[in-house]
Amino acid sequence: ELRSPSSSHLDLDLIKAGILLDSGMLFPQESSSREVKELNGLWAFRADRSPTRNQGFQRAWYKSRLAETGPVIDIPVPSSYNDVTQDPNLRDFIGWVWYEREVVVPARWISDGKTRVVLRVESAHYYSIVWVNGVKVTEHEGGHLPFEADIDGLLREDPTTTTCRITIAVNNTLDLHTLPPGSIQYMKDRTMYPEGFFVQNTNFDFFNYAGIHRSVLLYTTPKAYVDDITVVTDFLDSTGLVRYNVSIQGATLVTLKVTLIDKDGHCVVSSNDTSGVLKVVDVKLWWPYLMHENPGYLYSLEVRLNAADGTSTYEDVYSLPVGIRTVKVTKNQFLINNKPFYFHGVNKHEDSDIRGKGFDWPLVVKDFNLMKWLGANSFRTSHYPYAEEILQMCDRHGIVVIDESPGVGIKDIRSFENASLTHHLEVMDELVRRDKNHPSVVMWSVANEPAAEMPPAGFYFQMLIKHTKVLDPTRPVTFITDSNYARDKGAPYVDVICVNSYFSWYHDPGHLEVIQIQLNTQFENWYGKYQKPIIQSEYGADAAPGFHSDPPVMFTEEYQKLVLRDYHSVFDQKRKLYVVGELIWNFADFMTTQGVTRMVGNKKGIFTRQRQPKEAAFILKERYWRLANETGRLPLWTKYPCSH
Ligand code: BDP
Repeated sequence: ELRSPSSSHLDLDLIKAGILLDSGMLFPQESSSREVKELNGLWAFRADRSPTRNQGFQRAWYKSRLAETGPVIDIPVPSSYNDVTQDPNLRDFIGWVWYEREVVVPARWISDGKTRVVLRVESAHYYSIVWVNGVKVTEHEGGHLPFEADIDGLLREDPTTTTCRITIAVNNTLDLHTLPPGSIQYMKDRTMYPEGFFVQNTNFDFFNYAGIHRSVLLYTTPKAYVDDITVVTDFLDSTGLVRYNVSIQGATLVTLKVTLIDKDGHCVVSSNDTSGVLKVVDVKLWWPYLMHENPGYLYSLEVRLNAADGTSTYEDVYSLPVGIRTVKVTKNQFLINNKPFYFHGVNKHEDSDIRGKGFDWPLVVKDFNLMKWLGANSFRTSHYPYAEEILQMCDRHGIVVIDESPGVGIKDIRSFENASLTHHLEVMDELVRRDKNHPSVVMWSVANEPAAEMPPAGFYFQMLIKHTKVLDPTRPVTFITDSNYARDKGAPYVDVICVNSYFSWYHDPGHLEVIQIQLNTQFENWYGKYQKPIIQSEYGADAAPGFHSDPPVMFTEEYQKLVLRDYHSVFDQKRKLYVVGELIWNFADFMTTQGVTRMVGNKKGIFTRQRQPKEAAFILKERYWRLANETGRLPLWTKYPCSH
């Protein structure tokens, strides 16, 4: 049952429920007091192919080695499981799959009662249950954010064995209240479909890859430890301000030392309080790539904790990278460090051959090199939160990020119900908790192209955006819209209007001549109604690499180029007024569900899925470097391109 927007009771409850996450989610890090053990590599794996997908639970597959209850295969972690075998049923599998790995835990982690041992999964899609030695330690809903469990108590129950068996069951089923939403449809007509036939319906345009997509690891902290750090930065003239708050678990009697260290390792300022404001003289600000000669400047906030609990003493050390910068929005500008910032960037996916959505360093590094080659200063994490390692790269390279929740494909009115809203608010909690300290993240996007014209959308987005602002009052919030401005119920609540449009593609296919007039109308309408800065958050056209024609026709590289050219000419008029950014759809070709409009996936990439340029990439490269020259300051190496 949906309640009306006037229900202030629900309003408060939801907002309170949200900020009650009771622990931090600091990125695991080695330090003098912490160890990390990655559990990546081959795991034993079995898909539960029983008709109900429930056999694993009925037969308690977590209670013994997976190989004892049936056949297992090798599956790599991290990776999607879909594309690594020759089995079409596994590629398209829907339901529970089971992963298992045996690990030898260093004996001293167990013998030393002062040590806390945490099992962490950086992400698994979509619903996960985790057992250690047959005992359930946690479960988690959501495919793109980390979760963890303390397991030292369990390990110490039998201190004679240092081997521990980790079992993770993962289910990729999407329903009306998951994020993204979906629905399972059973086909009962036996003249048409075989026994038990069902499909997973979704309303989003990417393959629903599944499995353990990011690292699994064990890490230690002392029993008294730095649980969370929150940093908010500002500056006044040449003085930087770092407002911080440290939360501690496991001890009441503590002494703390917080030290801000510059890139050369010099201590800049320190304090002994758990929260406060650090003043940084002659601050070096964090600047975006192509806006400053020295982008991505990071200090390091070292938090050193000494604690005692009567019997023992503890020391914990955690270092958080800190970029000092501000973000502000006016009625027609997006300001970083009080200077107008123009987004010239891309939309991405976590997607590649064989791995699917599995995290892969070579791919991450290649993508960053391509973005820098292109002259892109930003991207949007369409359509879900990306691995935190990617945000760390953005912090260091000065690539600006619009951080998006998995709220994509919200098209069914039942997906606006309270169950959905409550979960969506929780996801925002988890997202902000994980990403709040990244200087590269300059805006939250709560959803992509929801059915914003439906009556409940206004209330839903008002709640979501309000809540996100409570979580983080320092960053603007948006959602990405595609609908008619006049019917958009959520737009009054956003700080920046983000619009996707596909003129001469989904509308008026083949008619390049409509682009300029329609795009102009789009901008005038939105700005006229809301007087807020606008980002063209998607535009583009499919091009099958190697397809050519002149005069151009759809799906050729020429047509894709011309779509870009016509969009760009309107951007060039409007960016002088209120358009503050343009993000191409898409950085690279990516896999989708099979369908008659998708030929082996979506081909709107300016790079192929293998990261080779189509002709459009050169158009964009030329443009982005020109924009950088006009609006920013190029890094020194660009002055000597031959030596680079
Ligand atoms: C947009 C969606 C994006 C799609 C794109 C397309 O936001 O996820 O992939 O259309 O159709 O509306 O290529």
